[in-house]
Amino acid sequence: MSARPAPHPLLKGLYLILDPAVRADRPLEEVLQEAAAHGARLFQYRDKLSPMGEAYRRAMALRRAAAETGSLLIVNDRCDLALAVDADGVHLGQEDVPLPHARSLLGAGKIIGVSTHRPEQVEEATEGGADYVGFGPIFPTGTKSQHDPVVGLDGLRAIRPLTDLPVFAIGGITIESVDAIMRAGADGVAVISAVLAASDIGQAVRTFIARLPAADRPAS
Ligand code: 3NM
Repeated sequence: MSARPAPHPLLKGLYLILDPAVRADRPLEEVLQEAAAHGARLFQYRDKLSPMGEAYRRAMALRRAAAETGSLLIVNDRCDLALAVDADGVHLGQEDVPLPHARSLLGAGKIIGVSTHRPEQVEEATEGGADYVGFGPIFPTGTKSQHDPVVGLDGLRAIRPLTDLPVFAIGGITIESVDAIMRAGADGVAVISAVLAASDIGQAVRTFIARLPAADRPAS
């Protein structure tokens, strides 16, 4: 593995994915603000359903809320939307724009994450210059339709030596599974329903953060 710059200091710990399909009763920027007030600093906007105009308005509101709270906002799937709102980066699935194209669109200064489900995808993302990988689904999840086969904690342990990038475990993660996931080598956990569907989002965030490595303070 070649030497690469240190990862962004906020690429660890809790990665909260904001999906309006999971939390329709509150504006997502309000959820971001509440989560940030309880310590979350890393967010993704994931929206598989909204038309582009609506997604743009939501992403813009999230962008502002992220900037106000010193948080990172990564846009799922769409480089055009990430660029339109000057997000901190994009998160690519295996079916999205290939990593080298995303990099040339976004430039070296933006964060690019890649969803991975198999060891060779982890290696490919690492060699291709991703900034982090998501790896999963660790456990069964009802949030993502037609997801890849469950990889389990053994799958996570098996890919850990293959990359020096931050690895976010994803899929069916609850507070009860965090300790085992971190012991298996993850740098953080990416969660949707365990936080978004909680009746008290602030408390859910605090509970996760208490079990996770604290994000470093970014250099000013
Ligand atoms: N990606 P929850 S699993 C968005 O395996 C997503 O790449 C996955 O939602 C993958 O925390 C998943 O509610 C769903 O299980 C995560």
